[in-house]
Amino acid sequence: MNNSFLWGGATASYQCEGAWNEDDKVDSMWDAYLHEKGLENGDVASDFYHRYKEDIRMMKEGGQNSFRFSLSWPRIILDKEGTVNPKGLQFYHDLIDECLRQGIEPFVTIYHWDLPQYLEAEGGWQNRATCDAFMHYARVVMKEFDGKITYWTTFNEPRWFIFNGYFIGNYPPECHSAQMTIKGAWHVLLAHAMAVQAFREEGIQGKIGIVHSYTPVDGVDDRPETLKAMRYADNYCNNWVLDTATKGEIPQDMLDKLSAEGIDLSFMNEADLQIIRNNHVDFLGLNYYSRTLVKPYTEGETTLIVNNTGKKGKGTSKTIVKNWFEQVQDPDSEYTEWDTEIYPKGLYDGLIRAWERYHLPIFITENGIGCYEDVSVDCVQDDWRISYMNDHINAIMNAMDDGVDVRGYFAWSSFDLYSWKNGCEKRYGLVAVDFENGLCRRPKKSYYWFKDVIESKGERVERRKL
Ligand code: BGP
Repeated sequence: MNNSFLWGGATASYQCEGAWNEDDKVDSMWDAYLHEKGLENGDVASDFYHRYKEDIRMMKEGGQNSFRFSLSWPRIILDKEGTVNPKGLQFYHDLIDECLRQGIEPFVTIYHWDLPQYLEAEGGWQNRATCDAFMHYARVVMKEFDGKITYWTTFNEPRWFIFNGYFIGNYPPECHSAQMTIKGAWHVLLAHAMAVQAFREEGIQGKIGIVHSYTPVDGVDDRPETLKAMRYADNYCNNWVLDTATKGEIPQDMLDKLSAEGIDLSFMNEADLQIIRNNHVDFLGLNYYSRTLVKPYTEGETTLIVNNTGKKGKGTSKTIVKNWFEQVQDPDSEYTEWDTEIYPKGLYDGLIRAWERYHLPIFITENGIGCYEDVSVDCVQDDWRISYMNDHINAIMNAMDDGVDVRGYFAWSSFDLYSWKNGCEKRYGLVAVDFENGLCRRPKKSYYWFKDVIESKGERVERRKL
């Protein structure tokens, strides 16, 4: 790895900041939703809002040279008229300046799911006006922090929050509608392209990209019907985000299939399509947790279930997309308590495929393992995380050896934080946060291991062929 390779951890505003109603911040859709349902929420989370200096110092002491975080839209823009909150901007100036002082490259996500509730109340991502509001917000932050930031990304994981919010219904706004899913996805792609347009118009310094929940698709065999199912699955999982953001092309066979199945695509008007066609990213951020193994569709209605129970095989995750494909589990693979397959080879395969297809610089913007951990000890001996990270960084190094231009690796997450519908007990951090005892921070064994890896420029990783 060369000296400019970025090594760090990643977080998201809602998951770590807390301070949910401080300094004039307004509600996000997650504040409103979790409060209304009385569910575990991010009101305090890791209290990063007040402890960011300590957290950044630990990043620095851990040898890291970059930090991926998101800006909170409802901290910065107070209403649908677009009023800017100076206190919100000040917080991020302070945070960014602290990063720069410590030699930590800030890697910024503009949107990591915390839509202002005042926009959700007007239809959220179903409403074309939200795209204009996003463009305004993106323009405000890009101009404000111009010159301090080299790496901007518009959206974190469009697929994940759109499917979960509009089809699976485990995220706000808890809908179950294919039509709303497609329309929401369209508006997010458009808003993304509008932000890229604003970035170019304003002559903002640095590079702009998008972060995708990348899940490379494998088939159970190579029969023609399996290959067809794989193409449908790849469109569903990856291509609609990646093809569109890199080339301005929404996969035509996917649009044809959606129309044939009765989805109304009349909202895709020519003027907006033109914005999408004209505004491409400079790099890709890929979050990798697992692959998708598929077989041809056989029967049943579309069923999407995500395991938020934390009990292996109980809330069994399942994906059947009627007339498209079915996801299957590999009996020979290992799975986490949340039914996520541990499959480092998928990262190698995915990097090769993404490189062949898009030829753009790639950052692995998230990778990590969620576990139950006892954090009352001095140092959590998280050998499972070390082994997981070792095997995934090894996969990246193998892909780089084979010519893929990977520029950075961000562990999810820098420190323990709130995991959406899974609460705080699903831990990903390199640093333990004791939520029960004053939120004190204690590095885990993986933090020190990661430091060694970084200092050795990757030499410390145990290498193997995949
Ligand atoms: C990604 C998100 C993160 C994070 C991570 C782990 O999808 O970008 O915000 O939460 O996955 O997922 P989870 O917290 O659901 O286990």
